[in-house]
Amino acid sequence: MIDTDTSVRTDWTHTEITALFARPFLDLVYDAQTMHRRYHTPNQVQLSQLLSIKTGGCAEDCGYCAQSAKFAQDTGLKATKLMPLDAVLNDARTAKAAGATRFCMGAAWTRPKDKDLDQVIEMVEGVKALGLETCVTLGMLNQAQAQRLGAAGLDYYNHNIDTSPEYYKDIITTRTFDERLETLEHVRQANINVCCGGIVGMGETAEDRVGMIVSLATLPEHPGSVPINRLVRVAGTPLAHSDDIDDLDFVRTIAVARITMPKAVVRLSAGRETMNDSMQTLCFMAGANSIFYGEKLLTTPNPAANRDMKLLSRLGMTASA
Ligand code: SAM
Ligand code: DTB
Ligand code: SF4
Repeated sequence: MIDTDTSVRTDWTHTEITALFARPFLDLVYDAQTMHRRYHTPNQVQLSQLLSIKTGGCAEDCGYCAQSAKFAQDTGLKATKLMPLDAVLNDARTAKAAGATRFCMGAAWTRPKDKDLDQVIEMVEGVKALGLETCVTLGMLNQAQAQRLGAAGLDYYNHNIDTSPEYYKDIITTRTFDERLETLEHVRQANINVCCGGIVGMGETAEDRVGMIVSLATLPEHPGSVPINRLVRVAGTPLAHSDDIDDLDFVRTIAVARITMPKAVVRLSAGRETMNDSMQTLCFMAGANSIFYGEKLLTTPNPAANRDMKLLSRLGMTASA
């Protein structure tokens, strides 16, 4: 469908996005918050809870990831089999009771086998029946697999481009940037909402952050959900000692995502453990309106739910129903 709203553009250029990043900080954040209010309810944040349904032992070599079998000796993470349905549903019930509205299930696969997908589909159907939105991230999908997930009523599929096309090769060698775009296309064609973002703080340049946002904002349709992760440095991974991103540059990344993809829900994703309340507040000001909720991401810690609720209450913000 063609979007007739001229502020929703998929023809953003490097020059324009470089200029956005270079704006005075307060102007950028002001415009991001203004754009935010045009399309989203102010002072509201959506809560998604993650669960790793199959952990570790992954054949890919994503340099940031605790779950790659290539670094398992150094990360010490134990691989597990796919969780049974009832255990997943128990966790989903707990997440819902704590206030999450979306349950995101992640599996450390390059791509799911069809028999794995049968089980994931049962999980999607079970979680939906509890009244939660569903999201899964299972690696690459072919067209038929995406169609099956779509037919099962999956709400979102997460598949990140992670970084700029140029820097990507320094982070992952086992699959290409273009393969990621192919999966995203299969997901879009199956009428599943796309959740696609990236990671910053991986030693990338400012230019790479521009390239990452250009890639996201020029997809044929903007993702419905854009997670911006700040690298969680995991000991034993190749990126364990990479240069962190400056706090204000992180906030700028959120603001530029908000301005260039105005209708998307921008998620302040991994990395909140290293952010104090003021930093998270700046991210909300810059247009972030979703967080991962609950004390664990996939394999690494996340702020406790009561800390998040306290922050939202201090800010006069609410969780969306
Ligand atoms: N294996 C699937 C895949 O890579 O598509 C799904 C799971 S994978 C863990 C999902 C996403 O989490 C990655 O694409 C990456 O953007 C993010 N991620 C993984 N490890 C991270 C880390 N240490 N810090 C920040 N984000 C991370
Ligand atoms: C996303 O962009 N971030 C989430 C989710 N999508 C799957 C994952 C963050 C993982 C952080 C590292 C870990 O806990 O293993
Ligand atoms: Fe595997 Fe996904 Fe981790 Fe890459 S990010 S190593 S594909 S689990």
